[in-house]
Amino acid sequence: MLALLAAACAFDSTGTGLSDDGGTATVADATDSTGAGTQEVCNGVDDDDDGAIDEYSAQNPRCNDCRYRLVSGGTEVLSMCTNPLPWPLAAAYCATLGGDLASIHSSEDNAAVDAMSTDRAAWIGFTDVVSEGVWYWVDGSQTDFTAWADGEPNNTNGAEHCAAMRAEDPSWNDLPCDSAEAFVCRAPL
Ligand code: 2F8
Ligand code: CA
Repeated sequence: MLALLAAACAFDSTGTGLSDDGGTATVADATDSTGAGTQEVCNGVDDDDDGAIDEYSAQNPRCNDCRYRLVSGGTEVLSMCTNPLPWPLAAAYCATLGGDLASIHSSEDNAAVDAMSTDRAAWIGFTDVVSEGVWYWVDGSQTDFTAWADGEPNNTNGAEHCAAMRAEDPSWNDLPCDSAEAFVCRAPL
């Protein structure tokens, strides 16, 4: 588990404590200051002292191989993480960011996830693993919105118990939970 989580967390590929951002952003953090009120940046350190490391970086939108987008009036962050993992490991990784696999409660939320999506499906925090056909959000929130694709969820081969946003459009499909996919986390900022 730890090795897989480390593999998903590519924040220090330069060996400097700073992220290789693919040339799209500059990480300016060079201070030792940490603690509540300090802004989290992409440096492998819990700058804001909230127990989550690099859960959001305004300076580097690709920290941890995740793309960030603020939602809920700037109080929560969605992270689209592009390093593919099976659903249970993706859920564990979201916990290291201080959140859960994302719940989606509106077409605005769904569009925000879609705006970060890549060319592969992305796990969301919706599952019927406990009881076939009884879908619930792993963060405990209410089921007040769904965006299943036509004909989904179809539980192909009786083995699809985890939901993902499809690569081709913002609709959802159920897939086998052990399939490695991108994933979306949701956490307080
Ligand atoms: O890979 C499993 C996946 O296969 C198809 O989508 C490519 C199924 N779609 C239809 O049958 C329309 C999915 O339901 C299935 O999860
Ligand atoms: Ca399916």
